[in-house]
Amino acid sequence: MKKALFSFAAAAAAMLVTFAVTSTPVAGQGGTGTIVGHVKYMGPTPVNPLIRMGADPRCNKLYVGKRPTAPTFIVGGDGAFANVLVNLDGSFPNAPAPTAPAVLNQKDCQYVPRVLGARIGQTLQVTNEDPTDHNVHSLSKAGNDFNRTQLVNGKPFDVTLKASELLRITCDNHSWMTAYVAIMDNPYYAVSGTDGSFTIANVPVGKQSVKAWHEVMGMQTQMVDVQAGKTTTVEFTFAPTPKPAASAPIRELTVPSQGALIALR
Ligand SMILES: [Cu+2]
Repeated sequence: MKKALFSFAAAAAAMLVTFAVTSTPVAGQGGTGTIVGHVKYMGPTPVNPLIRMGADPRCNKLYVGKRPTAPTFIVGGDGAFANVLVNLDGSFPNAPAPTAPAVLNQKDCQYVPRVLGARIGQTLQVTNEDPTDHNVHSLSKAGNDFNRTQLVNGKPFDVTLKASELLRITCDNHSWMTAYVAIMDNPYYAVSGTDGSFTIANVPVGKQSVKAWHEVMGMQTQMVDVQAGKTTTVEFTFAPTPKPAASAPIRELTVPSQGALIALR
């Protein structure tokens, strides 16, 4: 699990860099259009790591007879790839943040949703439906720090999101709990659903750079041409990188002339 967490952190760091260095001005004149897209995973679905809930008997009780796994790869039968964050890269006119909060729930000792988009200035509301205590801990590099215990039946708490970053949130009580909150400086983002689809509406016309990010599979970018009053479609396909052929050294088998021992050297 530790190894997997490191790769999550690396992917998050990569996203941070992208936020910082790839913003380019985009003309926003002449109306808006809609981007409708679909995200697909090609190849055998990776096996999600098993979660050992026994560390908290109250979590464990929720999974009697089940084998809970981390919801890292949510892939439908047709390859529909969920929990992929999609956003436009560029500079856009200021738009007010939604007054409704972005809600991060804790249910069945997991964060729900796993990946969430929000705006600078928006409230992140954290709720707890579980029969156990959580400790919600943001690993911020941009000033969105918080670290709060939330007891059983605890009231929701609110945090105002201050700066743009891909914020990873963990739980100090349950090492397997992870959520990603992408805090945006514009309203042009979405997260793919279980059918792999997403929609970004009211997009300024012109060439737009669309980024799609998955916590393990990383980032892809495509350019699309948005036209006034029209819908532009885009498809992202993620696939595992083929691994080079195994190059393990060939070892010699020695069969003793007597006895049944076989030694490797
Ligand atoms: Cu927890």
